Amino acid sequence: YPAPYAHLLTERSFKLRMAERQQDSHKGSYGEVLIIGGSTGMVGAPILAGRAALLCGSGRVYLGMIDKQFPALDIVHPELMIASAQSSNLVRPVVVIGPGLSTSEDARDILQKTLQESHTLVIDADALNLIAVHEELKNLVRLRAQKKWRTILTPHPLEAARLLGATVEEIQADRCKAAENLASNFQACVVLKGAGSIIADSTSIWINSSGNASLATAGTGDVLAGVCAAMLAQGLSSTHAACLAVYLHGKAADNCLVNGLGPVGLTASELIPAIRTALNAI
Ligand code: NPW
Ligand code: AMP
Ligand code: MG
Repeated sequence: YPAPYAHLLTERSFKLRMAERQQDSHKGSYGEVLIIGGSTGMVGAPILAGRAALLCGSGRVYLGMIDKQFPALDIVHPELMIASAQSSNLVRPVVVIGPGLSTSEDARDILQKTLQESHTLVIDADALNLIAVHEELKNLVRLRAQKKWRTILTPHPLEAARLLGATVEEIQADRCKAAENLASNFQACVVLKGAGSIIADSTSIWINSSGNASLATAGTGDVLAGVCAAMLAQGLSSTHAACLAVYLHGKAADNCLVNGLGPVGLTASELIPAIRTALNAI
């Protein structure tokens, strides 16, 4: 991939930063994020995504839970507003769908509605797994591009393999090509996660330079989805939001490493405030 087609994503890539916070701004100036997911046993996933969206500057963050027994409150971050997925308004906020969603009938129904109604969407985890096996959902993703709605897909290699009908080995053998194929197939911005995450859109690819194996732990992908949403909620394009989120997520893990929070035992929860620090530093 000769330059300038492929770019290395480094701190110097971010000339186009988020607009600075204005003195007279208010929470409504920084967007709303809604995380949909959290089926039984996986309620933690949307909490992690929601906390990440909150600490990355979203004005308001809502969680829409699939599990009927969802907690009324996140005791660590009571700022998060929690309701059932079915009662959530999908039109106004930036939506993340997938963390802990499951592939149940209820999950499929809410995914279909979200693809049709949400103008700005991050598609992760089980939402990707559902799309992989339902042709009509694939078409709904493509339709979003025609409406000029912003969409980011964040598959890890196994989710990418399911989406492309390939094996993980095939995906990993040419990660740039796989990301590019996904971006053109779904006409969306794609983050192919894993060591050296690749961001692809219809014209270019970026290879991330930050991050380390501390991130190989449960919940870090859910955190990334929340960071992507926060960037979209603060007005960035899909590609810019994805690039900044991926870079900061990795940079935060690198900073944690320097501080002894890794390479063994970094938790997704600990990563979140480190992303806030990295964001405020650039
Ligand atoms: P292996 O083990 O190598 O064969 P799944 P999931 C592969 C929720 N979560 N390179 C790898 O396969 C999520 O949000 C909830 C190569 C791995 O075992 C989802 O909704 C949490 N291979 C749901 O769980 C915290 C790679 O993929 C397999 C790879 C299921 O998501 C955890 C896992 O994929 C979790 O986030 C790489 N870089 N990365 C919570 N606290 O509530 C992954 N693989 O089977 O789709 O399961 O990703 O855990
Ligand atoms: P998920 O598998 O959805 O939880 O996502 C895992 C997150 O951690 C993604 O952002 C990956 O890019 C990142 N990650 C996992 N393993 C590594 C690694 N060895 N090096 C860098 N980043 C990683
Ligand atoms: Mg994941």
